[in-house]
Amino acid sequence: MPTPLTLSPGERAAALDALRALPAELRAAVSGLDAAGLDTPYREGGWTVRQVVHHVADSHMNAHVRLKLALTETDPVIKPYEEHLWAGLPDSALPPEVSLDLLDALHARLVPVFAGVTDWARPWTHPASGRWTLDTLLAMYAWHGRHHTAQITGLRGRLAP
Ligand code: NI
Repeated sequence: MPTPLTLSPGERAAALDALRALPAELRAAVSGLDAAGLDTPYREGGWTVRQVVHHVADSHMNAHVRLKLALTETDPVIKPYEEHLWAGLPDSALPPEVSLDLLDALHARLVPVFAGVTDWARPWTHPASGRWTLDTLLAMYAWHGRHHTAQITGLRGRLAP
């Protein structure tokens, strides 16, 4: 988990840019992969590329809900979820385009909500790890998208002849 932090305006702008860019970057990362490539784990014992793409959609749907809860309730306790079990449900076997399209639409909504934040210290609470701020939420998901995109580009670098 990230540590509590306060971002500078420049850091916030960079994190928003990362969220804005994520759907296209993730789409580019999987572009041209055949079924065998999509079902290759990004590392030994890890999720497949397909599962990673669906996981990013699962995670960022939760981000959108967490952000909106934090903006509309007083220090809400957010709901964790079992991401590895979610990645085993039938929708994680769908073509990645389903979640890439979902992420296009989701980030089209998520980014303006983040961009409209005026109180970045506004709190929200994770039942296990405690109280966080909107700066932390923004930093966490900007990192998260890049992190999983890099897993896929890293795998492709290793697979390339
Ligand atoms: Ni993740």
